[in-house]
Amino acid sequence: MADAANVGRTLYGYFRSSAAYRVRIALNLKGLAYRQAPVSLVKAEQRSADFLALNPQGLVPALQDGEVLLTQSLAICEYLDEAYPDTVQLLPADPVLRARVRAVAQAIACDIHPVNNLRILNYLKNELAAPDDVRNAWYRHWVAEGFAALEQQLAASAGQHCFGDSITLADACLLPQVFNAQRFQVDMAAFPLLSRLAANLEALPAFADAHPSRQADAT
Ligand SMILES: N[C@@H](CCC(=O)N[C@@H](CS)C(=O)NCC(=O)O)C(=O)O
Repeated sequence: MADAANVGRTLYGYFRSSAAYRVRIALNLKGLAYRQAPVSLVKAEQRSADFLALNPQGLVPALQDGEVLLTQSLAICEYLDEAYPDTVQLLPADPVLRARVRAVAQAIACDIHPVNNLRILNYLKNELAAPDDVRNAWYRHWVAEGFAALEQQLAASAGQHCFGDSITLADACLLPQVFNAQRFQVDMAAFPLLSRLAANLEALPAFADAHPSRQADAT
């Protein structure tokens, strides 16, 4: 991260947060330096007054970019594309391809991920008394359903990456979701294309450096 010393750019995140992981990938791909401010989800720091002042939703990530404070990982990634047009672009210029890339990114970020978020799993456990095996079944069900659709959808567009051989926002969303799925023992053998795409992405430095295990707050 070349200009790390001089930046007023701070990513509030958590090493295992797949939404923060997306933004780390985007920042790395673009070569934009940033410092990280860890917000521990296991210590519920996302609910602290300090963090709620940054994001009243109580969700990571949030990005402070100079005077600008932004939330929502996809909005942040699109902002980075637009504010730093001379960097690698995550969304293609062609409007149809752009819409298709957004569709995959949103399938992950808006459909698969939200139903499996920590607060949902905690609600199942604490309010609905769902035991671990029920919560795990819940998690795996929604991931498997979403991945099955993506496996089919991406068959038409994939090369080395989700859309041909260029990296897009879809790839920045896919790898973190696959990481999450593996953490919850989803059977990835059912998704050979997604597994291949994830393996290709993992090998790239911008993605490898964003991996949860490489973050300072990893425990
Ligand atoms: N749509 C949001 C989702 C953010 C989100 O759900 N973040 C999770 C971590 S991946 C979180 O902060 N969870 C805290 C909680 O559930 O209490 C985004 O893409 O930024």
